[in-house]
Amino acid sequence: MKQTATSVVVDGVALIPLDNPPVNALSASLRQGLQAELEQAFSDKAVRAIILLCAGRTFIAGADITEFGQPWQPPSLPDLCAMLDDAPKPVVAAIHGTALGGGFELALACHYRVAAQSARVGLPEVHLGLLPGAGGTQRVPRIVGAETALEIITSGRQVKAAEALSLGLVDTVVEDAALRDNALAFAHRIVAHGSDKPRVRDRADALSADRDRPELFTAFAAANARRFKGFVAPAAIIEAVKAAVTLPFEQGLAKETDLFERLIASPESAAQRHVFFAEREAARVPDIGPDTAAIDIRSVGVIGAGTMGGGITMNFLNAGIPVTLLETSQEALDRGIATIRRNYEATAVKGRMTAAQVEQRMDLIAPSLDLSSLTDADLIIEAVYESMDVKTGIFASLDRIARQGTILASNTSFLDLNCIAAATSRPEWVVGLHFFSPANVMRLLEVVRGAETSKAVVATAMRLAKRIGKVAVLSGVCDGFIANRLMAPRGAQAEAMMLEDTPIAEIDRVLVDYGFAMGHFQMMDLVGLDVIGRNATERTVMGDLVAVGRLGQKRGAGYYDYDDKRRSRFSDVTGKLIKEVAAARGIASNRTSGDEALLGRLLYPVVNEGAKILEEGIALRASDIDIAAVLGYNWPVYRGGPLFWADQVGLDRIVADMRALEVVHGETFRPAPLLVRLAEAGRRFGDKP
Ligand code: T1G
Repeated sequence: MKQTATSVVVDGVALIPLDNPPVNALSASLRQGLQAELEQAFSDKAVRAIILLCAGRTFIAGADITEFGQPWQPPSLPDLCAMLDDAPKPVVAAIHGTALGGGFELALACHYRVAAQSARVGLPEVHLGLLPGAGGTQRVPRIVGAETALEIITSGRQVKAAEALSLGLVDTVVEDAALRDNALAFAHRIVAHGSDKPRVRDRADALSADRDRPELFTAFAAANARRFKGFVAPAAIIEAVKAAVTLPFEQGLAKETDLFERLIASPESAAQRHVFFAEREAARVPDIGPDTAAIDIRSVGVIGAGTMGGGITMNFLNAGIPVTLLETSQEALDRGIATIRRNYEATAVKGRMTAAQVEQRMDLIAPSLDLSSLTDADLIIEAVYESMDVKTGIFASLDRIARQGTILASNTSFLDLNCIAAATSRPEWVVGLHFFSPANVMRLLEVVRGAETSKAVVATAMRLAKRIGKVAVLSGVCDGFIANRLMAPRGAQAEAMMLEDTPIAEIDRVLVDYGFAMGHFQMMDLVGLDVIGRNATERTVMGDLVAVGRLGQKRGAGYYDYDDKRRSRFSDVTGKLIKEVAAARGIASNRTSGDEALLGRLLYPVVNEGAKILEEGIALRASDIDIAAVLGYNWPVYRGGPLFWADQVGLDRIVADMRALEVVHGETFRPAPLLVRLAEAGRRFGDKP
């Protein structure tokens, strides 16, 4: 289907409308249609100038990522950009919505860019493990200089129209509603008065200063080494921008293409593209379609103003939804509200919010000590202590005071939602909304579907997630739901290896080298050993550490000792306790050494648990499990999540390794039936069912 409607010519200016819902991604058919319309406009003597205009909610949002991995169909995006570069008539890109990636690169190859006030431009390829592959790394530095280009391209951020204008990335900014007319007027002025504006590829002014700063690129790489660690695209972007400074345009383009081809073939980019689509796939619930009626959530009640309740509240305030925040004492309520204010003020100090916006959000909180104040809320979320008695008591009370049609949600992280629902006379209105701490930051929201939760309530929760900036993953009812249950085996294996005399610093290092922000014991020390407090049935090193006041980083000592700069050093106290606990539990020294062996001990049980979660139907699909790990536990995005990574390792190899580990370490390493079936069939978690 040709995705460009036929151009219309208005007083000598051809308007080429592009239309490929939902985001005008540059599919092969759109590229073919655009090529044909450009050829037509170039040859039409009545046409003096050309405007590219998009239908729908946005200008082109980039290359069509769904085509990656398939044979490229002509014309390529660089071919189209070359056509525009050599256009015999001025071409104007009329930008609204978000001109991103290849879409912005196409606009940069036009002579001019007219942007709507609310438009944004950007090159987010880095989030896909790629770099702009259609001239972006060569054109942007020629406009803004190498240093600004490095920041824009390696961050992948969206640049608002006003900033884009100040940087010279667009030529003019016009009112949203009058984009078409203003673009026409702009084109007519160019036709009437001509223009001596050089083509972007011919500009060198912005690069002249950079030519005298060869150290710029190594300095930028060094300054961002921590942020770029493990990712492959940033280094390639730096190389491409450097080529823009040091090579002629065509050679720079060739360098960019070479780097792009290497990135798109990398496992890291495949993983990041997997996560991009997995996030969006997670929103799909097979038995709930877009026509499933949902409840309009205009007011929320949150019970509990502690760490979780406060963070949960902030999500709704940020979306402009008023919250009645309930506590049992004025002191707890004041403390919770003060924490919310402090969080917002910290954001304002960083310049990401204005003082007025802080007050707007704070004004949306209605503090309360009276449960009946929640009666008319559309949604009530309980975020109190993880005790079944406490929660069932609250839900029984809510059942008495909440109006019919109010959704009753629990933020429980592992208790049986069906038991909580049974405390009410309306289990179909009960759902789990499991946020991850800090709730106002972590993007994962597990929507827990009880046995009787209605479709309308599930549909409401899934759609509400996007409205408050979360990625919802639907979970069935089990201990730990998806993310916590999935990742628990990694901690169990870390602690088992510790007692087998494997140095904890080695265990942590191999996790950090794999790509986690910190290792298991470092994370325990950060969270606080007293906070984690497991109801252990036998003596544990953590229990002993807490007993001697070694609560973690906050006390300068936990598993590790910390200096005043929070640098960690393994502690002899911990070493002594490890030996004592191992002896008391009769655990013999049996060190695991070597990165592959350590990773297998730590991550294969996670893969195995994922297979069980999938087989039990707790998660809808393998990619949901990956998303839960990436967004809930910071699984490195360039690894794609545990099941995507397992596919890359090879399931047959994992099953074989696990069988060998099972002989020594027991049933933890017994491969789940689904894992064995897939391995034996030569299939992968990522195969379409
Ligand atoms: N290709 C294909 N499908 C895309 C797409 C794309 N580029 N972008 C979005 N979609 C689909 C998405 O899967 C979803 O599908 C629907 O559109 C709505 O998306 C050569 C190589 C534009 C800011 O990285 O950032 O150009 O689930 O839910 O929240 O240098 O989509 O409905 O079936 O995200 O309003 C570079 C990626 C590509 C932009 C809109 N471009 N997209 O956000 O909607 S690589 C990007 C986004 C490239 C060149 C290189 C966002 C958005 P479905 P959505 P949204």
